[in-house]
Amino acid sequence: MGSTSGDHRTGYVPFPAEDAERYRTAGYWAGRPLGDLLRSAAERWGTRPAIVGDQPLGYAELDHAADRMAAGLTAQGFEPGDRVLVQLPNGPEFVTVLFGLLRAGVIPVLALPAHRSAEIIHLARLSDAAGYVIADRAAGFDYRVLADELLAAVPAVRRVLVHGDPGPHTALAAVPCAPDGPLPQPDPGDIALMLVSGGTTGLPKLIARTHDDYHYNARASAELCELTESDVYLVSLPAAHNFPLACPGILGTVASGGALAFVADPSPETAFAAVERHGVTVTALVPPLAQLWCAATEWEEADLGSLRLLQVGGAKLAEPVAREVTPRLGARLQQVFGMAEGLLNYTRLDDPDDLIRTTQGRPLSPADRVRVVDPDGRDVPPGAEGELITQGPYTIRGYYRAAEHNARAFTPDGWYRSGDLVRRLPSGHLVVTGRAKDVINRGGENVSCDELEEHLLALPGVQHAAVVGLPDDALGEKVCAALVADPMPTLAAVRSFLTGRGLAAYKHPDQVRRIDVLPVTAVGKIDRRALTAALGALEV
Ligand code: OOB
Repeated sequence: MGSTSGDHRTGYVPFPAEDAERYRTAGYWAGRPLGDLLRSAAERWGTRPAIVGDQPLGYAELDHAADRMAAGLTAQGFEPGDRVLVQLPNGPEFVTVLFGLLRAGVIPVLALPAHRSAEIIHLARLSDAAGYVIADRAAGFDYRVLADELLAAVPAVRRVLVHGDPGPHTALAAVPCAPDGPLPQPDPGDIALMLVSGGTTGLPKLIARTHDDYHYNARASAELCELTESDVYLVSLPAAHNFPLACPGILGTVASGGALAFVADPSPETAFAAVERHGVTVTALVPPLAQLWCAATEWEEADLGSLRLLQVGGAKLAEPVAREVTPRLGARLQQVFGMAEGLLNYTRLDDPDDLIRTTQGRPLSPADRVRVVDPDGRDVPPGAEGELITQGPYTIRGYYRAAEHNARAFTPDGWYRSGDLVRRLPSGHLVVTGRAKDVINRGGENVSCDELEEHLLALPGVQHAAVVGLPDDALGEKVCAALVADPMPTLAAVRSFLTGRGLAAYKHPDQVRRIDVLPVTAVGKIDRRALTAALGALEV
């Protein structure tokens, strides 16, 4: 299949040779293919559990299963360098498919279960996917229907592999076979896998991560979180997302010889039972889920005593929620400010409590370079707000096949413009103050959505708050606050509350709207773009 599906290196922006050399010499890049993480774990911890749950697997067994999957994928006609779109729900098969593809030298393109035909067709075209791996059904959705749409739109997709009932396609269970000869040895500097960008503007972009950079990402994250073979990591967020995949997530747990547990959905009802049953020690959540988990301790009875670390990231965690985590869930809180493009910031396990509650951490690697710049690209004074731009041993130098967009998203000398507004403290910790785009220009005055939301959350009765800008003839944009609240406060009550908190009047909402549930993105972050569209459409 490789000969017909295009060269995966076309459109990939490599690390400059001199930087690559530096990262290798300094030992950040280990020169090992990602599939070796599992091989080393099997050599060291062969009989220890790799996956717990209804289909438990030890490390030696998982290693063997990955080899057989790799051999089977090769027998199915996939060749090194081919891309295969993977859209699986959380479960052990995600791990065998991921390592099977990596070991066959095939590049997994990791779609999220929430993606639908618009995204899937786009991702298949953009990556020139030769195959598509799905589950038959998950969360009430039949992915075989999506596969039919994909095959009709993108004939280059040759084969669909299905976990469960395959219908007219190939059963994933029938793929593994005994290897006949050695597996290919990927070049560690080459693309290992592709992540999907989390951006909420336009169609998703592809983020190609190399064996070297992602191996380091997982290893260094595991070390920072002090993961060991006694840890049990619960995959609560969708496994295809960078956070549960490699921060330290699945790959970091494998690198440490710990065990993986999976839940199909992260609701407290399901996840708390899994924590108790498997003695889960670590998991990762987005802020709306962390808030829900805290609240659920009121009515869920499960024993969460094993949980030692709760990582929260993906969007700004409001301080009042941060304060609740340890008293409610018994776990230490770690804030994680990361991006699929690379840079990861973590609060450290031994940071003082106030830094853990009020900052989004500091860079993972001594080789991460972070600058905070003004709109002209000049460094702002220490402590001032500006846009975070970054470069480092695991941060991409360009999106895959996106030359035009790259010219805007990266500086000419290859720094990634995150679009995130931050302040840097003397300790190096970053406080995320908003998104460059999530600032409402209200008649020339800037209103930060994040800042206002944090104040609104403190209003009695308000469970969730999201602030968006809506078009306005006089002001250009007006401030609209959507609240999940009971009782719903009036606009006047909201304003007087904000006045009481000392918030400048120009930052007060022009409108408050009651909403039952806030729309969320594929990984569960509040989706301001969808909300803006919904509120705009409802306007009279
Ligand atoms: C993670 O990755 P993505 O690619 O889904 O989203 C990245 C963006 C960041 O640029 C930032 O805007 C926002 O999500 N973000 C945060 C945040 N963590 C991410 N904003 C405020 N506070 C935070 N703690 O979301 C991601 C990747 C790896 C680990 C954790 C999160």
